[in-house]
Amino acid sequence: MVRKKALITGITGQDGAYLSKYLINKGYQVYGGIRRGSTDSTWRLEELNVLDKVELVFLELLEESNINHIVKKLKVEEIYNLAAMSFVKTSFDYPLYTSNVVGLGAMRLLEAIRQESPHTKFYQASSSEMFGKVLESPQNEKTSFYPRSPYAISKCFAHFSVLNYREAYNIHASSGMLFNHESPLRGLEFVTRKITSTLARIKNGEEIILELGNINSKRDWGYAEDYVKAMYLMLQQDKSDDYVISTGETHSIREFLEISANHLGIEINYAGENENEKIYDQNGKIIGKINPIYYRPTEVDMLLGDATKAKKVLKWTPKHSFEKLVRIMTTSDYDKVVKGIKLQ
Ligand code: NAP
Ligand code: F7E
Repeated sequence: MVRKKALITGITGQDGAYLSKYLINKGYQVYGGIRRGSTDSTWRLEELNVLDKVELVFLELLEESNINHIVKKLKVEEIYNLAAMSFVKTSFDYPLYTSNVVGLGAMRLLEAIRQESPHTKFYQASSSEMFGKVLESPQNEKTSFYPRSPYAISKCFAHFSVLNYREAYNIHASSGMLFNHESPLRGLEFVTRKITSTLARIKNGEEIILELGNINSKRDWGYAEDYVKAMYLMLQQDKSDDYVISTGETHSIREFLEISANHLGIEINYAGENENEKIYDQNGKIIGKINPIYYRPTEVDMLLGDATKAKKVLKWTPKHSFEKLVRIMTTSDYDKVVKGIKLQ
């Protein structure tokens, strides 16, 4: 039997690793777009035991000729565009770079598909950040966008590019409007993993302080492994479309922090308000504090998704509860710390 071929851009990221594993288990030949860098970025693929099962190709979203060459050469059935400068806070420092990678990068891929491989199906990693200062709750596919960062603006550009290439050129291009999804493979700078990795080290006796920004914002957090399945399902439909992927629950950073700490036997007590806030354990020892350097110029206060369409059309449902997600991430980091495995 001829194996289906898929190209994943951003294969070294959290979702790239889980999607690789998922597609390999489905029998796909997986090509992974990787950037030339000076440090090794394949640890997630190693951790999921798929590094030797994927074929890595150099792919840089800023380099049009490189993209055209790869799309033309591989002519894969499916391209999953997961590559991005995905850290919202940094997008305020690098607005032009972010727009170029996240916005124009998606269009470079769509153009390459249009010109070199028009039968290739395309998945775009759209984001709940596009809803930003939300105009209704919960948010669904018809909710208008109100982006609050250069990252979110760039994702809107990419999102509408997908829609336009679908309508103008009949390309099978779908956008997954994914709400936050986390896992033990999440980057250490994102708030969930920052909390679980730091608390694990504190529990293990390290004298460090967990410094956080706005702990009152709320997110609809799911588990990454559940979410990559939705990406695959979108490309198996006869018609391309847009889908919200979310759990339908929203929780604050405070709640995440408290559940993670309790799981490690740490009680969280607060003193002061907002910028003066300090976080103590049950023995009165300071273990955390609010540091305004982590505030964003414009914040997304609350996100809550309505995935009714995905449930109905894709038959997709999230499998992990919020509490379970927090426990999985906390346990993973604590186990690694105890065993002396480097957190990355
Ligand atoms: P991630 O862990 O930050 O991974 C991003 C990937 O993009 C990495 O492989 C990175 O490569 C690659 N990349 C960055 N700039 C690139 C460039 N110029 N050219 C080629 N590759 C580049 O992100 P993730 O959490 O897996 O998310 C996957 C996608 O979904 C992203 O597009 C993100 O914006 C979007 N998204 C994520 C969430 C979420 O909650 N996780 C929600 C909605 C949408 P290096 O390893 O070399 O840095
Ligand atoms: O922030 C607050 C912060 O950086 C979540 C990306 O995958 O999901 C992600 O974007 C919230 C924000 O993720 C800290 O202000 C408080 O309100 O973990 P985050 P994000 O910005 O929601 C979307 C869907 C994407 O598409 C993105 O690619 O937590 N927060 N204190 C903090 N955030 C961080 N990072 N660090 C803190 O110390």
